[in-house]
Amino acid sequence: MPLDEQLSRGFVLLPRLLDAAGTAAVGEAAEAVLARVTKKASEGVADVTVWPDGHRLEQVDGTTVHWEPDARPPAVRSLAPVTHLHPALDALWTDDRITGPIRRIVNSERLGPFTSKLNFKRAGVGSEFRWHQDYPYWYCCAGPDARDVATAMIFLDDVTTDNGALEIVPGSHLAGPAPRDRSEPTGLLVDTARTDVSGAVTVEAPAGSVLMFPGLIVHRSGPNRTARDRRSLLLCFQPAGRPELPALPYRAERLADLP
Ligand SMILES: O=C(O)CCC(=O)C(=O)O
Repeated sequence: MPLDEQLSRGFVLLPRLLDAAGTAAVGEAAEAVLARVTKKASEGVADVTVWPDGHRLEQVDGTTVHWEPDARPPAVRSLAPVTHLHPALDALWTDDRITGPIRRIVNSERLGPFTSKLNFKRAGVGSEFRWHQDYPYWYCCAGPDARDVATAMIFLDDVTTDNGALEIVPGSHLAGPAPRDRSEPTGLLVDTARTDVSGAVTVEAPAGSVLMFPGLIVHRSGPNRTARDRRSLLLCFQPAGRPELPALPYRAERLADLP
C-alpha cells in the first residue's frame, strides 16, 4: 500500500526495513543492555515502585525495568528509556529509513527523541497490553505537546497473531483522545464499552519490519503463548527542541482534562 494511503489510516508498516544482519545487531544490543541492567538490579541498587495493578518497576542506569507480573522465573516486560544504554540503539534515531516516514507523521522537518522502549514479550510469558492510546500517559507528562509524538516500532523477531502481534483500529487517531476506563486503577486504558474496536486489524510482519503510528491510535496486543520471543524496540519521536519524557514529571491530575 502506498505511504499516503497508509498514513491516512493512521499507521505505516514497512516490511523488512532492516535486513537480517541489521536486525540481529539490534537484537544483540537489546540482550546486552538487558543483561547489564538486570545484573545491577539484582545487586539491590535499584529504586523499586509497585503500581496499583501489582506491576513491579525498578529504576537503574537511567532506565525503568518493568517486570512481567506473573512470570516464574522472573522475566522483564520492558526497559524504558533505553537507547542511551547502547550505541547501536542510539544510532537508530538518525537512520534515514526511519526518520523519513516519521517526519510525515510528526509533521516536522526537524525531529528529536521523546522516549524509547524495549518490549521483550518473551516466549510463553510475555503478557498482554490492553486497549490503549499512548497519548494519555504522555499528556500527563508533556501536556498538549503529546499530540506531536509518533512511534517507530522495530520488530526484532517475526510477529504473528499467536506471539502477540499488535492489533490496531485504523483511523482511530482521527477521533482524538478515546474515553478512558474509569474502573481500572491506572486510568490510562481505553473504555471498550464506549469505543468501537471492532474494525481492528492484526499487524503480522517479519523481523526487521518497522511499524509507525501516532500516540492517538488505539491499539493492544495479546500475550505470547508460543515458544518464540516477540521483541521490539520502540523509538518515540517529536519535533526537535522539546524536552524528553524522562525530564517531565508525571502529573496524574492532567487526566481530568481527558474524556
Ligand atoms: O509491544 C507490544 O505488544 C505493545 C506495545 C505498546 O502498545 C506499548 O508499549 O505501549
